[in-house]
Amino acid sequence: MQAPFNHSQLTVYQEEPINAGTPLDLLRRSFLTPQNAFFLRTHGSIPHVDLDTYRLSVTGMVQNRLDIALEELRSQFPAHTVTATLVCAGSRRKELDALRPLRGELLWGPDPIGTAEWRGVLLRDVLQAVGVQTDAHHVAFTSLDEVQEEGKRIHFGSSITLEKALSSDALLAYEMNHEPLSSEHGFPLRVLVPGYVGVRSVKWLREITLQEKPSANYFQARDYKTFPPTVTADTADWNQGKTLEEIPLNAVISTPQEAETRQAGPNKIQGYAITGQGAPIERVELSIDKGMTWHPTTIVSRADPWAWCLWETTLDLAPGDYQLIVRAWDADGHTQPEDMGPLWNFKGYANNAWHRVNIHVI
Ligand SMILES: Nc1nc2c(c(=O)[nH]1)N[C@H]1C(S)=C(S)[C@@H](COP(=O)(O)O)O[C@H]1N2
Ligand SMILES: [Mo]
Repeated sequence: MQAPFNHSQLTVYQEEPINAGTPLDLLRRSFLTPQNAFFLRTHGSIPHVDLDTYRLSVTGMVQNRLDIALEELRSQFPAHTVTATLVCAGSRRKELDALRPLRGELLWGPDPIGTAEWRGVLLRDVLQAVGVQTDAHHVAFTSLDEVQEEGKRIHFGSSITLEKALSSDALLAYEMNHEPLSSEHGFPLRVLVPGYVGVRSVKWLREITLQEKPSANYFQARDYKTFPPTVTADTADWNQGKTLEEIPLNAVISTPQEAETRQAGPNKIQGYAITGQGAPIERVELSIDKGMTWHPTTIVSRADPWAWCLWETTLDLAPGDYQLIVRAWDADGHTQPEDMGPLWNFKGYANNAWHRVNIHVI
């Protein structure tokens, strides 16, 4: 049975196709995000799949093509569980739009993010079973959904390098937090690429194709790339864009929220931090003086290397107006950029500048 779905708790950015984020207080309530509270990013239709006829094909530059039903996939390959955070590359786009307007994009807050225990089979095991030819360098995924793009009906698709496919815990997932995937989250099977932005985790997976070059699908070739701030939609040469892969190091304040009024005295400040860049998060710190001095916070839960950290601290605040600023550091000594200006890109991706929340204390 497919899990029931009800998006009444979510912040709906668009009804058709459905796009919805998880309110920050709900997001921060638990380390694992319940499936019915998990954000939804869909570009087209939601396929309703019949397991009797469903087959996954693994094809292209392989030694032996495979066409396999879900039950066979489950019985022929060992199950593997990965705790990983999924985050959309458009997270925090609203702040970029406030700096310099974006055209025709969903203006997400820091809310298209969630963490789950994904269960499935390792992509690596399936690739080993079919035998990858030596000239194959990319693993392309094609979905069953239908998307309207540039006047054509296409299937959503994306790709990752063979190296990432073999080295990481990349999964073909059929369960999320011990429930079958719901229709909205990709039933019966989706890709889950830990550490990469959400777009590479293709839902309603129909075909895996081993090939020499990255996927030519619209969503790989002409979307989900970043450009310098000087480039616009009219001047972009998509071959020059930087393909979004690793989740950038980021930290967000979830409590309090923008424009909230708080009582003077000890105030609990909470949030999440995330990275997909290899080195774990080492510390998360807060400033209330524009970044001159920083207060440490405590990381209260984590599941390295693929999931977020939840952090919190208590600040003793006297009456007044404050701007809370958060930033994270990873174990390699990387931290986040202070300003959004150099990050601005016309599609509004990968905003990981210091997150700021203005509050009023009385
Ligand atoms: N087939 C298909 N897969 C997809 C998408 C889509 O629209 N169609 N959206 C992608 C994007 S951009 C993100 S962020 C994640 C969102 O996954 P979720 O809706 O399960 O949270 O799925 C990815 N996989
Ligand atoms: Mo996304």
